[in-house]
Amino acid sequence: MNKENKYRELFADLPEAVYEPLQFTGYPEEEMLQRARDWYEECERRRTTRHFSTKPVAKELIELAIATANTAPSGAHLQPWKFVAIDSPALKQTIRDVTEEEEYKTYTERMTDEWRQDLAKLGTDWVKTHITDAPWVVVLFKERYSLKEDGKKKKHYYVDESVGICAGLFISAIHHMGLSTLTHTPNPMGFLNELLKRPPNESAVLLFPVGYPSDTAQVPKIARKPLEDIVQWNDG
Ligand code: IYR
Repeated sequence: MNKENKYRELFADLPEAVYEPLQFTGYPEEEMLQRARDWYEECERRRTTRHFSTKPVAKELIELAIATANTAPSGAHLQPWKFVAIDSPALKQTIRDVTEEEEYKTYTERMTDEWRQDLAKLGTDWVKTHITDAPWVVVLFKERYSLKEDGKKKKHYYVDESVGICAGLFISAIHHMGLSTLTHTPNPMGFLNELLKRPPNESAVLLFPVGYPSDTAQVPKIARKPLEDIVQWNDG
């Protein structure tokens, strides 16, 4: 059987893809360069701070950041992510209490010496004031699989890649609207399923405190790698 026939046979009984015209906004070339520079500079200004103000943030802004994240491409367009947005002070406090207990163990028992050395320049520690200071805590879950109507597991594809892109868009959206967030990875995160009543096909990936930076917010004095260290053009 030739290649084309084999492909046709396998897809024969499946519903055909439905296409529609692409709505694409193009720009004149000079404008493209300006837009590219402006966007790069905006992203370059983004920093991760652990110091948040308690000033409230409207729910609509969080909703828009999640809507932006939800535009991420994903394996087979299955969008294997769920967001839990929390502004309840009691719930934030519980998350902070459990997180700090676990993080203390991580920093003092689970981390290797090399890991501690790598982290030292960032000055992170097990105290997570940002979880209670920031008005919102958004938890991103990945759906490793979903459950079909017959109760069987439905596989999801490229889950880590899809959720990683989704997280990147969320962070960019938060920065673009003039807020700040921090990619926090409590370890272990299993407790969040029970606390937030999420089903077993989901696992927490990242916890994002979201808010305004505090007036005295600081960031580690670190630089990003120059482009020549991270890119190769053609075969070098
Ligand atoms: N999960 C811990 C530790 C931590 C690990 C890495 I790698 C970081 O870049 C920063 C922190 C925490 O969130 O503090």
